[in-house]
Amino acid sequence: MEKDADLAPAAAAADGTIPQAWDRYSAADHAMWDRLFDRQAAMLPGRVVPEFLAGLDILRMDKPGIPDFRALSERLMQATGWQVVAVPGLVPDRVFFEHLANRRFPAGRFIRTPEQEDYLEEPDVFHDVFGHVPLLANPIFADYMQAYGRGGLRADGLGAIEKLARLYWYTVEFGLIDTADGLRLYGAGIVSSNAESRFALEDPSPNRIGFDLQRLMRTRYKIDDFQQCYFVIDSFEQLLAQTAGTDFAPLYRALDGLPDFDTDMISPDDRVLTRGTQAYARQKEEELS
Ligand code: HBI
Ligand code: FE
Repeated sequence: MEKDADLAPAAAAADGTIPQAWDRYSAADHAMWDRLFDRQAAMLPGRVVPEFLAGLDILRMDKPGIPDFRALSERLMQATGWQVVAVPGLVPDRVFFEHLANRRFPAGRFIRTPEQEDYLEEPDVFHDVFGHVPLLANPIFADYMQAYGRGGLRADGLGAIEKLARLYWYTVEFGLIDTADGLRLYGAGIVSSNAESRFALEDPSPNRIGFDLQRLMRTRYKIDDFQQCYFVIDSFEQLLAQTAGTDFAPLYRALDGLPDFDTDMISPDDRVLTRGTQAYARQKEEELS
């Protein structure tokens, strides 16, 4: 009894969550959500993986305004046993992994301002809820996210978070998937960005390379501009099979001696779907020099 009482406040703080306080959103906040939502809803059909659109439907995310996490979590719980909890912004890695391992998705509750419409550094409610939550209604993807959280907790103990973070980056955030109807988007960082939704799929600049876990974990990434390299999975089943229940410890050890790949490099072992021109990145470099 006494022990529980001692631990309770620390545990509550470490969990990093806050109330969403849905009633406190202004009309302008909801209008910003609607504007972003309508723009993406119009452009994603035919570009995004069908499971994403199915998720919007299952979670009834077609309603106007910022979703109330309570109602959203109820539907998500029914679909796959996941919940959405509110956080103020980025939370420490361990806290983040702990939530995922317990099928809770930590989502930013604030919404971007008009000045931040196309780029912001911390994840807001549009990126987190529109970008990430629909695929959590898919059983396979939902299991992958939980496996990632568990893997994160283990990686932390092995000093391998940087390598594992690359897996999140190149799948959950910026992943592409090869379907019978062609290449489709599924990464949340792409689908919540109007400009990158077109760039990732249609621009000749970036490389598009078949998913390979070791190769991916050796690849650096950019956080402040369109990606120069996208990894393409064959299916969510492939993604789950290669990660859940796999002990990454030997993999991390094997990778330790190997050099990293720059984001624009192609290796002779790569399965190259698109050899990018890198025209976009080069132009950007010129402008800055
Ligand atoms: N916190 N809120 C939030 N959202 C994230 O996506 C997030 C985070 N903390 C850490 C983190 N991501 C990544 O560094 C991990 O994937 C490694
Ligand atoms: Fe994200």
